[in-house]
Amino acid sequence: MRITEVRVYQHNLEVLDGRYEMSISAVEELDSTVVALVTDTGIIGYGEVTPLGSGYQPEHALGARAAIEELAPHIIGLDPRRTSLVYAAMEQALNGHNYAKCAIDVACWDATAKSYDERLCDILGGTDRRSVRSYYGVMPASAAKTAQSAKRKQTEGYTRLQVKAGGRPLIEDIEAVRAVAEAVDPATRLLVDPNRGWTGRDTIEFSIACRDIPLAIEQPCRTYSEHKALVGRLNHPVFLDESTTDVSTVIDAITDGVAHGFGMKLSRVGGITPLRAIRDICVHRSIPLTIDDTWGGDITAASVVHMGATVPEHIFEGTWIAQPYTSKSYDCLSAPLRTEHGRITIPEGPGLGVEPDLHSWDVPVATYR
Ligand code: 0XW
Ligand code: MG
Repeated sequence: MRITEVRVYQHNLEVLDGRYEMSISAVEELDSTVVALVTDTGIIGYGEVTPLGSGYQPEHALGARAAIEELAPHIIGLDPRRTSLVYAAMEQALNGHNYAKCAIDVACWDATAKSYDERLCDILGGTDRRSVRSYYGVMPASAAKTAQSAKRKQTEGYTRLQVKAGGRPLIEDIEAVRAVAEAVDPATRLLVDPNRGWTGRDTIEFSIACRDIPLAIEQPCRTYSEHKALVGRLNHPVFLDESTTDVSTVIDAITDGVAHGFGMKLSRVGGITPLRAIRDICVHRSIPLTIDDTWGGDITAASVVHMGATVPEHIFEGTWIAQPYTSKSYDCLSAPLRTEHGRITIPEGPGLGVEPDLHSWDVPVATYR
């Protein structure tokens, strides 16, 4: 099997209810890039990359498409089933830009699984479940409103909630988190995520003020070094999200005792190939992790659901997908991803199990042959 053509599509994903907010930024519409890898067998593999605006990580939509233009000539003619060889060719052709490599890498894995007539999760090691646990991110609001949304989501079936924090006086975060902890079932796992919006001092003060509440703090500060300076000073475990940009940082964070878990994003680390390595490292060191991406339609969602399905339950903290926040679906005919009672169904078809309805799509914004 050979890659004969790379097609690039662009779509806008609207945020339902207007805005998706975090401490550092808010977005209203997201620019999604879909890659279709056409092969000489007729099989087409799909991948998607949707940065969370341009301020969340060093990723932006125009950058994704420019980097794909750089990469495309180097992968045409390769066998997409040789995922490591395709990855090596991409690394050789372009330094960095993991998020663009992610779309191509996922498309290779989709094509590979389709060529074996297997689901992606099955060629990634297999799964013992029909659906994966999801978690819901509750946006920053007053204590009463945050507690109300958290309770509503817990009643819907979510057993893990991420409470967004930061970007406002610390006392408001403390009040909101205390209100959530009082409102929800005590078995609900809580993750407080300031998305880099706290200082080291804020993090220590928060951890003292909430020492009686079982929760984990995700990426409170901007840099890896700031988190390193917090080792031994907190009452809560720390998960790293934005700081873990590749497999090497993950190894450092475990070795340095900086992270007790990870909020892991597919596009940040560069796709299924590196994320599979991170999954295996976490398995061997019993480190909990979530499997997410920044944002995206159902191609991204299916990628993280398949990978999440292969993480052993005892370290799996759940998968976040953008679906509850956006109306767009690429596979509107079979709609293979459904979130029910806080769990997301694993698509059943081969590969990602998402077949975009190409008839409803515009022409590609770029084609490389
Ligand atoms: C909740 N998420 C996984 C979705 C957004 O991309 C941000 C993110 C996070 O944990 O920071
Ligand atoms: Mg996070």
